[in-house]
Amino acid sequence: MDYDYLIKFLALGHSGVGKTSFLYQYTDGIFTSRFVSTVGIDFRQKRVIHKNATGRQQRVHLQLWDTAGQERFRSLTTAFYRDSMGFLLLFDLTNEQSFLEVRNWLEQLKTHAYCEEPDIILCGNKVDLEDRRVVSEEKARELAKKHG
Ligand SMILES: Nc1nc2c(ncn2[C@@H]2O[C@H](COP(=O)(O)OP(=O)(O)OP(=O)(O)O)[C@@H](O)[C@H]2O)c(=O)[nH]1
Ligand SMILES: [Mg+2]
Repeated sequence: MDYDYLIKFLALGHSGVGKTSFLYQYTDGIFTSRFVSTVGIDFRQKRVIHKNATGRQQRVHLQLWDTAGQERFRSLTTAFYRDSMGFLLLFDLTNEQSFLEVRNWLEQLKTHAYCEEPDIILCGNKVDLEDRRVVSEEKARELAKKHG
C-alpha cells in the first residue's frame, strides 16, 4: 500500500448522460464521441497528491466505479453502492428526462448506500452543447439545494 488514503467514488445516472466519458476524461484525458454503453460495472483509477492544511503531502488513490445506466443492470449496480464513500450523480444538460430522473436515482441511493445521507455531487454534463441545452443552471442549482 503506497498511498495514504483510498477513496472510492461511484458514478451513476441515466444511460447516455456521459458517466464513462466523464471518468475516462478525468483519468486519461481522452474523449471519444462513440457511444459504447457500459455493461454492468467497470472501474478506473487515479492517483492524486493532496496538500493538507499543514502543507503535508498526502498520496490519494482514487477508485472510480462506473455503473451502467440501463435499467436491466440495476440490481447488479446497486450492490456496489454500499462500498462507496461518495457519489457522482450525473445528468445530461441537453436531456430533460435525465434531469427529471435525478430524483429516482436519489431514492435508489438512499436505499442502497452506506448511510441515509451519503455525500453526493450533482453534475450536469455535456455543457459544450450550448445550443441544445434544456436545463438551466438555475433549475439545476434549485434541485441540488432542495436535496441538500
Ligand atoms: N458533446 C458531448 N458529448 C458527450 C459528453 N459526455 C459524453 N458524451 C457522449 O454521450 C454519449 C454517451 O456517453 P457515455 O459516457 O458512454 O454514457 P454513459 O452515461 O456511460 O452511458 P451508460 O454506460 O449506458 O450508462 C457518447 O456518445 C459520448 O461521446 C460531453 O460532455 N459532451
Ligand atoms: Mg457508461
